[in-house]
Amino acid sequence: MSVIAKVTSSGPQAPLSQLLLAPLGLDIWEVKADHLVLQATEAQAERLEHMGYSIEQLHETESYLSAFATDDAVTGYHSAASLEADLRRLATDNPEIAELHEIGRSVENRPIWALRLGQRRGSTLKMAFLGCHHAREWISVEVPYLLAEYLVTHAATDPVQHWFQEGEIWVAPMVNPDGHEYTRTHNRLWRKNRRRNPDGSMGVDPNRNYGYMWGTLDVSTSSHVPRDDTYVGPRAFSEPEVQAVRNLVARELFAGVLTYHSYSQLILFPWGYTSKPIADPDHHEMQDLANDMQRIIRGVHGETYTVEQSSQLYPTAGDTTDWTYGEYGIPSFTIELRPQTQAEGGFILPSSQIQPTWEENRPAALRFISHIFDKPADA
Ligand code: 0X9
Ligand code: ZN
Repeated sequence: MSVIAKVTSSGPQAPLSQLLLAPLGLDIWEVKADHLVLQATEAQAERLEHMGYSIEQLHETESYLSAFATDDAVTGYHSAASLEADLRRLATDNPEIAELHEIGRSVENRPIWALRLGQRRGSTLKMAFLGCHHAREWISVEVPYLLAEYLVTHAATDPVQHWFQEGEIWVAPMVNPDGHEYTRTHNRLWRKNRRRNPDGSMGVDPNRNYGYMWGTLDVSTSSHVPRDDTYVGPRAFSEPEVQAVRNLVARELFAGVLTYHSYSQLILFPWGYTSKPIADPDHHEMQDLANDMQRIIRGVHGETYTVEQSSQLYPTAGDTTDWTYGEYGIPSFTIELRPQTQAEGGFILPSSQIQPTWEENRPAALRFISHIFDKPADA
């Protein structure tokens, strides 16, 4: 049986930072200054107590699921099939500016879709928005999807009209369709893809499988143990879902990438694999832009999205933005969407929250596009 627990440090022998660095196979949901929220087996929870941590059980996982994973919480979210239908409709109804691309196939052979938006005038100015590397993070499908829909419906007015003349915006709202489907049919809290591992366990974490500094850490949040939730995979780019993104990025040579996740309300920029900061002027550029996005988001509904370097949340090797920045040097962000805490639903965000989450993220996404597209020619 597994539990969702709040972990605090009861003394200097057991600092929380040390827990993040231990290879304990924990599914860490939330990292705050004075506590962690995680999902653990009862054996793991006991082990943590023995290590000197204080454990407060918030829920048995089953009771959390019955409280939050209601029928109502499914309505309003896409499935892989309904996403495909909606993306297809956007492309069919707007052929001069929208084109649907199958960028690859998942382990279980589901298509992975990206919508190319823009007039295709041979411009090399392109950027990408990604969603749903992690299966249970349903809101991370909806925000990029709604962004695509917004851009299509505003294509005839500036600034979108101008952007579509200047370049292309690619949106791939569901990188991990197998995992997403599995969360709908079997386990709402599944995170990884649906690769069968040699030891019989299932799944590789797509957000640990990218090829920049891949595999260089061995911690709970970036694990070499196949059954763990953050399993990095047998080698960099071993997973077809991650190959699909790699091939798209390598072909289109985007000038910026934003990948949506949930939850915690964070705006993260590289590095994730080290606490070392990226070099200036890139550090300044990304931090300033992240701060702008934070201010813009707060201006909509008053929500705070904390800006930090990814590794300040916890260390990971092989995440998307370390690769897009490390390999291509482009501004790269991870936005962790609503909610702020597990008490507000955590990964199971009520569908009434889709609209406000989108409303606050819309101007932040537009700010990022503007930063890339409206740069002075000599900048
Ligand atoms: O762990 C992840 O992949 C992301 N968080 S999530 O809760 N959506 O799984 C964060 C990725 C950012 N990178 C680092 N924190 N290093
Ligand atoms: Zn995620």
